[in-house]
Amino acid sequence: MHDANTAPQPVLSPEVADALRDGRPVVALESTLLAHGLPRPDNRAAADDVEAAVRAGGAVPATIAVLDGVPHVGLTSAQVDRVCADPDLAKLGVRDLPVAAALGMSGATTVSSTALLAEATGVEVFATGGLGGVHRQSADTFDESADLTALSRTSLVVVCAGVKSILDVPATLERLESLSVTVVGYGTTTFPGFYVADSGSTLDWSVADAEQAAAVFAARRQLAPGAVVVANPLPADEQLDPALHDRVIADALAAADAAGVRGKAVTPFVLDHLHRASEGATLAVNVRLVLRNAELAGRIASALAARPA
Ligand code: PSU
Ligand code: MN
Repeated sequence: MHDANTAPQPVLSPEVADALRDGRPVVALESTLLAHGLPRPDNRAAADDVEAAVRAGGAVPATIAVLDGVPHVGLTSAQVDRVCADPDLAKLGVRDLPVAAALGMSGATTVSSTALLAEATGVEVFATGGLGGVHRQSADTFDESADLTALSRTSLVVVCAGVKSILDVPATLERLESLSVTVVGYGTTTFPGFYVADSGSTLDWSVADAEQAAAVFAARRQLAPGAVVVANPLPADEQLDPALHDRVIADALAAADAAGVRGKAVTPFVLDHLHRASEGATLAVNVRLVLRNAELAGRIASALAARPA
């Protein structure tokens, strides 16, 4: 039991603790995409594959979740089983962490809370699928992911395939600019569209390799708190068919609206609808892009660790 009067410190797995102590590269991984973004039981194999992709990039994976009120950075296999199997696991953004801690609850961490816990433990690189952002119709609903403000104050590299394409992508890029979050494309100035290679929006900057991404983060860290988003597109021959993409997304958003889904349930509902409406095509592409991001994050963490202090 933790002392109920203090926020519990994150518990590091022995492998993650050793790597951080020795200055070896570590990559944080979020658990919401496992628990709420991918269907059971496929999520369990994906969890192992994502960790293996980080290792292929040369770094130690640190999957993050809250178990019985305690944030864990680096999970045992049995802990990953718990995250992937529990249909009632909570989805925890930053604002939910104190409630989970005080009440001893368990939950999966989103981009916002994973980034916070990673930074708190000295992990500098984080891989995910797609960031949360400004939802379509946000002018009516005010629905904007807490991922955006979290990244404005959390210093780490976030490797993603853009923002989830169920969102208003241009509006999300505008908010990232307002919040002074650094955004670079990996090998491109085309902003990726998550399931598709091209979101239709462009970026001002790109980096050519992992070393340049590490150099941008090193410079950012000296300047001001805040994240460096590295947007890593799928190759065109691995993307979801763009026509299928546009059709199933329109259907999924209409279904969410018709079902009256609101708040933090919207993203899991829409992703689940897409996976079923596309007969698994969005699922396969979603897993693929997360694996590519994890591998690149491993290489960026390795490049950061190799920089002279
Ligand atoms: N990217 C994915 N799948 C996901 C998510 C991102 O490929 O499930 C999750 C992330 O955890 C992100 C969250 O932080 O969706 C955003 O949720 P919301 O839109 O409710 O803020
Ligand atoms: Mn939301």
